[in-house]
Amino acid sequence: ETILRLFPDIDTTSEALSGHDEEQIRLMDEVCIVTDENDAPIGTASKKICHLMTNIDKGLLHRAFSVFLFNDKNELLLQQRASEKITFPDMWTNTCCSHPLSIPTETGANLVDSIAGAKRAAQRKLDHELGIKTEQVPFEDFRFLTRIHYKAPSDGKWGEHEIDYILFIKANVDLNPNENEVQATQYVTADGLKKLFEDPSLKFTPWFKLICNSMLFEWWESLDSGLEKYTNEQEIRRM
Ligand code: DMA
Ligand code: MN
Repeated sequence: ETILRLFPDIDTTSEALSGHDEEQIRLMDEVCIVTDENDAPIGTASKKICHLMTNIDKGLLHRAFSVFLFNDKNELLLQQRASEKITFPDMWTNTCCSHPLSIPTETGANLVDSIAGAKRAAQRKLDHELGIKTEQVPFEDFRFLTRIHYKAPSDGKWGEHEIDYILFIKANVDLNPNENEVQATQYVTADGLKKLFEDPSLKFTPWFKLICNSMLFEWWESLDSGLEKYTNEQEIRRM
């Protein structure tokens, strides 16, 4: 594997998974797209390899996406991650996050193709996590805003280090959450979300906090007019 040539001493063992939920362990075999700091694909590695903090500390970086879904009242759909999740369990976060996989429909070497891949991956995971049928989230309705490069530890053993494609979509959807992925959902207004942040009993994912503390509220205000000026950003934002 090329990734072992680039990162000869990464941890490819499985000990870290023991004791976790079987379905979530199975999903750790998904094949992610490993990139350089400019989001150029340089290889592939399992979701498990990509999320071990020891490997992240050696510079391993992968491609991801984050969906922000708004209803016709411009309320944002949040989810609370299931307790079964190996990374960031029980935390509240944006509508849906995951990884474009190393399959032809989701990989791209140039930005146009990789945006399309991220949108297809988003459709796949909105269905898998929230039971949202693809007809309710048409490909053409996703807006690509920008890419965010960030790193965040989860529990010491696990973490994230990603180039995260930010996707917005306005759609009224029917939910049928997968309990192995999502334990609760709610729609919030911008003010409602700011109130939630004041509740010390609620935990939020680090990437959601980063996006909220930087651009989210500005983007959200321009949902119905002027969002174009924030779309298709070519530069990667480093956070
Ligand atoms: C990974 O999300 C992607 C980001 C942007 C953090 P995740 O842990 O929810 O991925 P998955 O649903 O595939 O486990
Ligand atoms: Mn990831």
